[in-house]
Amino acid sequence: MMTPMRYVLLVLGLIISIHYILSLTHEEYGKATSISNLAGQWTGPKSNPPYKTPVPEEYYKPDEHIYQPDRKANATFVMLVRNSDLPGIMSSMKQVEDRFNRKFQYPYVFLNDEAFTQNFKDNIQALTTAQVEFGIIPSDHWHQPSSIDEERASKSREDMVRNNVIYGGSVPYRNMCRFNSGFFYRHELVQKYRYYWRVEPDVSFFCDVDYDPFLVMQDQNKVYGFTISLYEYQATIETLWGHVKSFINANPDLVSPENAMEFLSDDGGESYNLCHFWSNFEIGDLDFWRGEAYSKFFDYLDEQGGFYYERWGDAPVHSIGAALFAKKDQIHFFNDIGYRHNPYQHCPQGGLHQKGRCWCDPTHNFDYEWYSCLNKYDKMFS
Ligand SMILES: Nc1nc2c(ncn2[C@@H]2O[C@H](COP(=O)(O)OP(=O)(O)O)[C@@H](O)[C@H]2O)c(=O)[nH]1
Ligand SMILES: *[C@@H]1O[C@H](CO)[C@@H](O)[C@H](O)[C@H]1NC(C)=O
Ligand SMILES: [Mg+2]
Repeated sequence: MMTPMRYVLLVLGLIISIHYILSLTHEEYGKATSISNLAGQWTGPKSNPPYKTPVPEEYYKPDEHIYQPDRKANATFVMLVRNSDLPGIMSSMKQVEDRFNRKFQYPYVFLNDEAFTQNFKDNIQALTTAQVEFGIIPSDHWHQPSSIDEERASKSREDMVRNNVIYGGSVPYRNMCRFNSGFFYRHELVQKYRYYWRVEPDVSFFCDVDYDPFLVMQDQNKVYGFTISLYEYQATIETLWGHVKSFINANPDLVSPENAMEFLSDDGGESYNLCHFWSNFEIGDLDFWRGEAYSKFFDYLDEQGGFYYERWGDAPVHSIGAALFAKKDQIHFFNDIGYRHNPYQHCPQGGLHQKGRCWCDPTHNFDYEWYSCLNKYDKMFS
């Protein structure tokens, strides 16, 4: 029980201590920020504060571990981004530089459907000593073709929005998927290269890549490299497999005899199991996409209009193309490249983790999660 007297004392005590604390902090605050106080203490040159004097050159260490490659591939990074993606792509690119390209000095090609701002270019160029080029995508490589029935396309977008299909209502996303499926490798800035490494905004590279993956592609005659594979949303590709089967039937000689159909289908090609390589990371052979088989395949799919009437992704289109027209051993799993694109990550296991000095948590690894298709890839080689 609290007597009235004790109550009064308690309240009085509280008031006094709050007042004391307030007066203290108020006084300290005043002292610390008063310009007249600070000005009195400042003795340095007013026009040149000490931090403006640079650290002398002799304190800097050269990049002595930079390896001078005696051999380089004909290769580039390709980043398709908007001006608004600047912070995310700087984050990705800084990691590419630190983990790999500081040593290997491969060039970059930045592509956009509109002009990059000077601010964008300046910030990107500051991250590397390698060559950087900025390009604009030709309008007809990006926008919905006039052959598409807009009424049918917009009705399908509305249906997808109603069914909560991710990016279901977006036309720019569809433009992006079609561009990545069939046009990026024809862009004039990309045309002069044989191999590419696709990098998206806001991804993570967990490990040092101390070897040249482009030379691995070239020397081992690989055409497509991935780090994560998974199942596609059926709702985005309802009719895709039917068209794939028609194309195969019409062009049996374009299909590779040692193809990776087992990765795509659990019933010998009758139905698509939805497995695909996640295309936000790709290291690939541009000449493979430019070749007869994939070119005809893309043109055929494009004629069907599914990039707009549905929402076909570049990931299943690339994956199906690579799996059908290449040999299965030309599709390479970059097991030692630790990589994350939300919400999944591949974290190298065991010795690879140590060898690459990876900083991801090895127990946080998508490889054999239920939604991963890596087991189907493995099965092709067992
Ligand atoms: N220039 C441009 N790039 C885009 C556009 N939409 C997407 N992208 C790029 O295409 C890639 C995939 O887009 P993102 O938003 O990451 O899709 P998600 O990874 O499927 O969620 C990224 O590199 C984006 O920066 C667009 O309208 N214009
Ligand atoms: C690089 O590859 C492209 C595509 O194959 C080719 O056109 C170009 O001539 C090559 N460049 C060099 C220097 O070999
Ligand atoms: Mg992305």
